[in-house]
Amino acid sequence: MKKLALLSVSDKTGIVDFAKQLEARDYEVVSTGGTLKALVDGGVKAISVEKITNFDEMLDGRVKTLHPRIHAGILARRDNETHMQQIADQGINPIDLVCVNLYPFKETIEKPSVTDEEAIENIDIGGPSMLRAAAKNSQDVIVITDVNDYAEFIKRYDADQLDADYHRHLAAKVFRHTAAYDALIAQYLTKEEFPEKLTLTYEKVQDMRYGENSHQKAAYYSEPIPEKYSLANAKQLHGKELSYNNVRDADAALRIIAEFPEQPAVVALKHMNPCGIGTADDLLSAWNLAYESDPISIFGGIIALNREVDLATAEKMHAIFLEIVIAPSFTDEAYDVLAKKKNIRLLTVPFGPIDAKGKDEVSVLGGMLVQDRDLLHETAANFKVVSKVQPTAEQLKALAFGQNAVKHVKSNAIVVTTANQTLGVGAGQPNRIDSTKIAIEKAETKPNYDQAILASDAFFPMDDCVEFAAKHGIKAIVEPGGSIKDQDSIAKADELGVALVFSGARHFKH
Ligand code: 93A
Repeated sequence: MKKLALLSVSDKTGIVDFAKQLEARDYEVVSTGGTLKALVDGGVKAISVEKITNFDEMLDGRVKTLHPRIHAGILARRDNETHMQQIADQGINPIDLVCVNLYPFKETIEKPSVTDEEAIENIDIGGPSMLRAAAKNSQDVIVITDVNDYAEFIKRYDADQLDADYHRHLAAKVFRHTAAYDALIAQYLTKEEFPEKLTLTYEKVQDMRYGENSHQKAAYYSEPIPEKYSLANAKQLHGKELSYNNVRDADAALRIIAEFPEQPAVVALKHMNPCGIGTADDLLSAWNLAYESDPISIFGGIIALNREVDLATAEKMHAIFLEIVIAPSFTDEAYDVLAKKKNIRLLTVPFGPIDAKGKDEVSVLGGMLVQDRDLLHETAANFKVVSKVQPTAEQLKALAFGQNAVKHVKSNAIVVTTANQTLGVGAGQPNRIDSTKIAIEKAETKPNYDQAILASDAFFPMDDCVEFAAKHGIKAIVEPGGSIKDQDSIAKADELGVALVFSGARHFKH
């Protein structure tokens, strides 16, 4: 008796060829409507499932293969005499190979004009049932759901290498696939917001050379339909493959630069923290400001720019060693200059606002945490002056700039800035006064330090930060407020003649 192969695929790529290869290896091919037509047109002698089920396809194709004569043929254990007797009694032949790919649910919901009806009609029921049945009985059945596995199967068949490991590998692949397929349907149907609106599944983008360090394995995954403004939609124009650390840093840079859409802006980033942020009327000036923020740390940095990169800016960037440059686009001349260096990674991303519905997830041992994104953009309109000294209009602008910068610095975070440039960044110290000292020490050397303000991501637990800043010439400070010792900081500001402003919102970043 010939072996039976059941082929039912929405994506018909390579299916005729595969069926011919199966025929040549003594399989009899059984198939469903559209697939059967493609096979017969292609010269394959396939038979229809109806011939096996003795039952016409019904309900507009909703019921084609959902039939005991199909599922018993797949699920019967070959080493179980009762199973084999039972199917024999019913005149059912065992099905040895199942090749199914599913209704294109993802492609359907990606269409901008998709209706619910169309989406729901593209929920495959019969396909996953066959895949799951074949994967459950993978000891006896070959199950193929990936078009890219056709050639490998034939190769192994010919080499007599259809071993248990390979059967199991294919079965696992099926359950990963059907799990992701169902997760996407669940996500599409979910109308509730947080916490139900959570991406349940990811698709592998690539294996990475290694993780954070060379002894750690790593891979990069994206959401099945990633939000538009994201690294998942980046195009790499030039340079080495992105590393694990590159992806994290580039993502952080994209989040920061999204704070400053109104003007040309440049963010320089190292190890997840900004080392320079500049905004100006033109990109070159914004670059100069970001660069001068910290000309030492920018070495080997990740640069995000929110306008098309022009030749002048490219020439400046080319002069130093940079890991990555991300922008909405590059002029041809700018690209040619930057691409002279073999390894620098040049990426374009479709710029736009960050998706407010997106969630941030972090792993913890044994689980993960999910939260809304911190998309609270700071403006001076929300600030409350708590000191006797009033900030000037220019200082207020700088305080807002500083708050929007300090949000993106690892806590405890302090930045010293003007209205369009960071002058000193104090990141990640376990106490706030040390971060303050680091930020001021860096800023003090800058020629425009006399315009500087200081911004803090969280309240001052005591008056030491205000005191240190004021004694080092800072004239205006913004912090969220909310400490039981706020009054001490206010009194210190008044004593030393500094404007102190409360923003009302904390921006921890752990
Ligand atoms: O409509 S279904 O959920 N009901 C079924 O009984 C069934 N059998 C196969 N979808 C079903 N399929 C799917 O049809 C397969 O998963 C495959 O994607 C597609 C192939 O249909 P055709 O051969 O007519 O192009």
